[in-house]
Amino acid sequence: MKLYITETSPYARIARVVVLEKGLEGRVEIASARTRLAGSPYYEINPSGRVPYLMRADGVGLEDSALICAYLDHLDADPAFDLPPGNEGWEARRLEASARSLLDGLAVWGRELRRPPDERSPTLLEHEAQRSRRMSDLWEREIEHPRMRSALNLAQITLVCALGLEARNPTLRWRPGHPKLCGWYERAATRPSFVATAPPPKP
Ligand SMILES: N[C@@H](CCC(=O)N[C@@H](CS)C(=O)NCC(=O)O)C(=O)O
Repeated sequence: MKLYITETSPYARIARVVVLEKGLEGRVEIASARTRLAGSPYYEINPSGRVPYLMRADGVGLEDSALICAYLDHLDADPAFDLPPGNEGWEARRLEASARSLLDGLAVWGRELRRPPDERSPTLLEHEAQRSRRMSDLWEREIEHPRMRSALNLAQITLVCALGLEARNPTLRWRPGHPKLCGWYERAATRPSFVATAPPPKP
């Protein structure tokens, strides 16, 4: 199997963390994709041009980090990231959705920052900066939730990959005023699967 990624994509990072956490390094080859490039050969493999993308051994390709993570997690028929039943499961989904909501906003912000300065929308930049502030406030409260302190799960992985975007976006400052979130992140980010997949700092 081949997992197409870019080193800077937080969505690809989520899938890469699951590969490591599940010990799948021997079964899943990591391949670098050229995204955002007119005529990229990668578009022949994945027409959407997005990463992550998992090319299965049977030649079927899967798009979307959530689907890829679920597929990888079930390969050994001993899933680690399935949701618990009942109310706990709804709590897990709620937290996962909030982490993804923060990540989606930061991804839009990062995309805008990659455009030439005179093509950037100040309105969009401000909108995403404000959203990130509100979401960091929310996470300063939610980080006490037992699910964020329990065994590794997809809400935790998604949140680490979102907050880790500070390495790519120097204008993202989620730390000030959020001591509990800082403490949680400092501990969580030392996990080997996060260290191994950390995005390179912006040059
Ligand atoms: N919902 C998708 C989002 C994937 C996504 O937006 N990936 C970005 C990188 S962070 C991408 O590949 N962008 C390339 C492009 O838009 O052409 C997922 O969870 O996998």
